[in-house]
Amino acid sequence: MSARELLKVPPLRVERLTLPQGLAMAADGRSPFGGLGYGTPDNLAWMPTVNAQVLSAGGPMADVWQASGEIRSGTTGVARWRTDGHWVLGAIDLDEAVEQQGVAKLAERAYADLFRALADSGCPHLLRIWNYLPQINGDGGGLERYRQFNIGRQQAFLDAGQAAFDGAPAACALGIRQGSLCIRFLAGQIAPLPVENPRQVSAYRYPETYGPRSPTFSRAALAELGGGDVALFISGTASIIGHETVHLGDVRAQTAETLRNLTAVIDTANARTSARFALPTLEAVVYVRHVADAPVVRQVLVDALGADAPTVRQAVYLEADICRQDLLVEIEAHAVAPGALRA
Ligand code: 3EB
Repeated sequence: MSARELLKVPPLRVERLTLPQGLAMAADGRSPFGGLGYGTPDNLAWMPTVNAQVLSAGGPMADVWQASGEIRSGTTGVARWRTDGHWVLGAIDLDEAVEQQGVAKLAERAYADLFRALADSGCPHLLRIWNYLPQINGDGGGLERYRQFNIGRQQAFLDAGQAAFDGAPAACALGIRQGSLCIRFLAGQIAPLPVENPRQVSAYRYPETYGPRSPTFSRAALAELGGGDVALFISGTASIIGHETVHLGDVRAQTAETLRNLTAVIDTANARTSARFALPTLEAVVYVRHVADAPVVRQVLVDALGADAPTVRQAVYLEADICRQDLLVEIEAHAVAPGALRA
């Protein structure tokens, strides 16, 4: 029997809410397990926020997670976390000005604490990580800050004995203007099923032209969420074919290519589960480098999926730098559907 069959998975649920809906839920005493806020206030312990401008009409939004059991919270070094005993949601906000040791060391320190937090919470398997690095394309002492970040991140994975190549979690890495290095993470007691994109070289196998150490993430991750549902976490996806950026300077074509990559990831994921995922029914976050591009990106989505598609209606648009200078747009998403993983 597989670990999945032996362990009864307590249900985890996620809902995309407006900020008032999210706050009402907390006020109800429904005690959310945790939330990921977009443009939300920075003083809610259960809902760490992303310090980026929200460009979509709905204003501040939050992905709010509900667990079924009693919640225990803890702090491990710079990592704050909450667990129901099976799932853990955590956040790190690490102020560079305080650390003053360079971005590689900063990332290594953050991730070392993240992995200690997983051990402390008893949930060792990472499913999804969200990374936000101030000035991601800035110079980090002869090497771009994102490339520095990749050095420290991969080193911490290796030091912790975590899968740094095949089996790495789904992730995104975006640039914010200022503030701390922000990392949010979701982990559980069962390793997810990693999914790659046949149109792209695995990011953890990118050649050295993109930096001395590869980025550490899988294109997507599938996990049983309990209660007969499967979650698909799709990493930040962009206009990359093989390992190369395509459609330089053309945000419309980059968005269309990104949709083709999302489709390829979804098709690959669907082959591994009885759950059915589809491009029009995702909860997406769309990151645009230039605010003025947001309506263009949205129009490409409308033309491809229709204005009424949930992916179009529920998408949150954020102003952020993408980790490659030549990328203008990146889309990440998750979805939940009934089914099971294939053995
Ligand atoms: C790419 O495909 C675009 O460094 O964690 C996407 C998702 C990207 C995650 C990361 C980077 C990361 O390479 C960039």
